[in-house]
Amino acid sequence: MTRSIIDYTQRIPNNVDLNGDRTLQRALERWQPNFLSWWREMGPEGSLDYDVYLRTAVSVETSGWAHYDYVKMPDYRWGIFMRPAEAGRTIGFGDHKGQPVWQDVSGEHRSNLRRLIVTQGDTEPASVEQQRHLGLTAPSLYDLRNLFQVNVEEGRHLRAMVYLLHKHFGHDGREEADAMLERHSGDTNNPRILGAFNERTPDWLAFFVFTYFTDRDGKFQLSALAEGSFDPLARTTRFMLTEEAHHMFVGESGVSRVVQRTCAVMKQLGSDDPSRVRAAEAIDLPLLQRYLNFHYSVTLDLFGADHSSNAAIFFSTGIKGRYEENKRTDDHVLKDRGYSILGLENGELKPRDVPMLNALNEVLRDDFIGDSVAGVGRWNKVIEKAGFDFRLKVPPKAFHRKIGPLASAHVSPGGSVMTDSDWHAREAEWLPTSEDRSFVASIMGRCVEPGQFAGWIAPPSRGINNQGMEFEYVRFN
Ligand code: BYC
Ligand code: FE
Ligand code: FE
Repeated sequence: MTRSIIDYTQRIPNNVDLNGDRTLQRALERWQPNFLSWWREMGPEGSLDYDVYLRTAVSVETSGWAHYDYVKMPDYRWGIFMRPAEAGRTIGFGDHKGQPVWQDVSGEHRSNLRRLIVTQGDTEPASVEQQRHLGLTAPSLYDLRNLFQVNVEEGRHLRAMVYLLHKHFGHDGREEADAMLERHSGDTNNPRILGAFNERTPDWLAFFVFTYFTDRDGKFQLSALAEGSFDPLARTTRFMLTEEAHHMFVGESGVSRVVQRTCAVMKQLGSDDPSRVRAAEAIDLPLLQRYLNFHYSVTLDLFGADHSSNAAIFFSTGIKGRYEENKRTDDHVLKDRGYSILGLENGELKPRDVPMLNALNEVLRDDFIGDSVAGVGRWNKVIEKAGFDFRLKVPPKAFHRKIGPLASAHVSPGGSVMTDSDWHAREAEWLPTSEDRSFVASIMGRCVEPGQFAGWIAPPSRGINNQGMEFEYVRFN
């Protein structure tokens, strides 16, 4: 039978033998046009005709996943890739430790795996929706290109999860794949699944802090899934991690360039007075600290409840491990181990021991905290080198939480538990105020002449793929 339908599988670079699976092809042929209309409506605003200097993964080999060229984003080739299978790979943890990994989903694990894949997949288009207006206020062509690179890769991450749903979850999987395009960030009737993905990313400072912290949740969650017993998910998330590194780089270097610029302005002024820094159209460090407090705390919530029977089940059944599970030297079963979590007792924060299996969300959150702090230290080096005393700090983990028992307390950045009224009286010192946000918005005009950078951010130390600063990273048509 001849079919007059575009053969999408030819256009989708992949190493999963898309051509050999007719059912899958039909599912994708149905989903793909919906994805493209979602991209047109909810993706980067006003960008459909731009030629963007993008990296496209065309294979999983090192030479193949860094192919650069000008592309219009709707024509981006959202490939479907898995890291090559490891022969004889066995499950590394939990009750099935030592058994061969699964190539398919058995009935017993179906609903938990589906839930994890759907939750992971949902964050990807959510972030594209959150970032869709940022192109209008880009500080440079270089930054605009990086935003679009992050956006297309999040689109690819969605496609990767949709592939798994179509391939392994039948009718339910197809429904879940459709629903990924129906929930929307911040939509009151049909929001995205996790809290942080319904918050706004209204400006570039928020974007950099988000990609530093929230994409780092991606790193930790993907790493935990990459340890898992369902091999297609493990191999898929392993490849996604190569892209995540770039997203976190955009965040870390973005914040670092803001700090550099602010320090230069403070030196010029001979003052670190926030009002004078603002008058010079740079971002004062206390404001940056409030943005950091917000995105950090909202991201901590993404790790789930500190005491979670779901987490215990995910681990014991082998579907979600710990970060770098195979580098740990314990028994990888964890039945008799405890872990200290922070609780509230008579209005005070007190550590208490719980079975580690139930505390695995907290274990991952603690690993994330360690990793986050390192980059904050690098930003502080920039401030120190410039000769200023201000230091950025991540707040304590009980600060501004919405998930888990800590959500019932108000905790200051200094770590004290506060009354409702004290908290409300001081909240504006610690979280971005509407004044902060409108100030930030007021200095972020569009700056897109080749080689030019907005006044609130320093240029990067090098360009993309050895291109210079003057390079036309985006061409407007
Ligand atoms: N917001 O037992 P718990 C990324 C719910 S980021 C709202 O702890 P669980 C990216 C929870 O659903 C990586 N609700 O749950 C970054 C449950 O509800 P029900 C994303 C929340 O399932 C930047 C209840 O609270 N990947 O890739 O063990 C740009 C009890 O909680 C939240 C993943 O998350 C929240 N924050 O843990 C682009 C990996 N937290 O069922 C992309 C997959 C919890 O009682 N997901 N709840 O009604 C998971 O591993 C788990 O689902 C979670 C939650 C760790 C998220
Ligand atoms: Fe992603
Ligand atoms: Fe990401």
